[in-house]
Amino acid sequence: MLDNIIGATDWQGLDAAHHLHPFTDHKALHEAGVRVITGADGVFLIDDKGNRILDGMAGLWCVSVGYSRPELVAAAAAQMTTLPYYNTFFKTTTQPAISLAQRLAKLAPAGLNRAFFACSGSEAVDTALRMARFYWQTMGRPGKKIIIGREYGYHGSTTLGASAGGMVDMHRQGGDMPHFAHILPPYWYGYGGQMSAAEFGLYAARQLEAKIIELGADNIAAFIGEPLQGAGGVIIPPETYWPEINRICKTHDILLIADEVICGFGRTGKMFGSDYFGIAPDMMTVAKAITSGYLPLSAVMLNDRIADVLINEGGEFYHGFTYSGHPVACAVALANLDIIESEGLVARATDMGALLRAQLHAALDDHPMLGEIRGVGLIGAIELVADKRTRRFFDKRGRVGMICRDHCIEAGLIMRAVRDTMVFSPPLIISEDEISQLVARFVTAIDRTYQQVRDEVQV
Ligand code: PXG
Repeated sequence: MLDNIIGATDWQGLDAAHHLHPFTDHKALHEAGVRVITGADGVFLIDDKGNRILDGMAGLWCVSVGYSRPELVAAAAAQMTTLPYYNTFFKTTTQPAISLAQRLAKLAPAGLNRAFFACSGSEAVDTALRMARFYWQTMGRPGKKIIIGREYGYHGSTTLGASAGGMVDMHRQGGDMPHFAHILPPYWYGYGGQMSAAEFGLYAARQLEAKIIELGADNIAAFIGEPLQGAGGVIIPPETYWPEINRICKTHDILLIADEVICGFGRTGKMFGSDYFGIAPDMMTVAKAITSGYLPLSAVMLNDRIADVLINEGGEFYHGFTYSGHPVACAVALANLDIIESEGLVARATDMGALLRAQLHAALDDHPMLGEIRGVGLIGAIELVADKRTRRFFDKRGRVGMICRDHCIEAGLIMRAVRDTMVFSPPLIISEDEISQLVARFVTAIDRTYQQVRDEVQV
């Protein structure tokens, strides 16, 4: 029945006529024709032509428990039947929202005991930034307004999120509010030069101290950073980085916000990226894998130091969303966390990630275009370079990555290209056999990419 409808309708034509997509050059998209996904199962997506594509990105870094989980469908249906919606404004609440807040407090690093709910990562970031400024205002220091982020950081698409992030193209399109500043990312492969990783980690962290001194701690509300930078190309900081950032924030009385939208709920092999890297955040934003993407939901977690001030001295905080603490989304989140815990998916991320990287190394270390394979847990990156000995990138950054991404799709694999860095973040339920399939498909794609651009590669 569904097949007939899909077959009979010009979905691509209708999409071109009426649908605007996120982060898309529409003219280019509709010349090429949009891909229509009609179903999914485990780690595979199914398109309208019946192709089974291995989803090496877990959707947009979110479908941790895999597609087609009946437990999540059942949780949504049960909650929709009892109470499909009520809000958490005006002295009311719902049981799923309470239970989820309690569950998050148990899972989060020590001291982060309170959750404020929103619907997307961007809204959570926006909320955290307003809270940081409101906190300082409540403390009698209203001048502390500046938020420091990092180049290649990604904190969402609201105007504040785009401003906190370090994507210059987003800044150019209206995402450049006042009171934001950016520092160098801890991108050792790209910027480390002759320094060891450990030296570079300290060097990159001390850029924060230099920026604080330049702008004045009295003007700065918070530093925001992803434990590892996902959309910026899975930039994994050296282990010296975060302890030094902790120290700098503490010394200069700057709040530390860990944006855990990608890292949260097991992706790094620990429940949170903050656990993995030893970050001591004042606030933490979470989204994506909180429901494995089955429904939109996010939260800001606050530590007691911030929450106590806001609660006891802040009065009313004029902020919130119609769907804050949506009962169906919270019920699905609880069922999703049950799966993550009962199936041991956090530990599984470590094991499967190690297997994936070992297979990638075995297959690709001698490849002329392979610069670096890096990863923690089940998230990682493969740098494609023009000269692997000197770490020289391709001249027109992003072109080779895009070629490789298209070859991946042709080979039945979804990977994302960030500049010429291929990134992966498959569902945490991926099996050993599926890891081998992922690697085999990627090797096909990188070989075809090499055939296409070999004149540009120094061997
Ligand atoms: N913070 C981080 C660290 C993110 O990765 C957001 C905030 C914003 O979340 P929402 O739910 O508002 O999208 C994100 C989202 C990509 C890609 O292609 C990455 C994200 C979203 C869409 C695409 O890498 N990250």
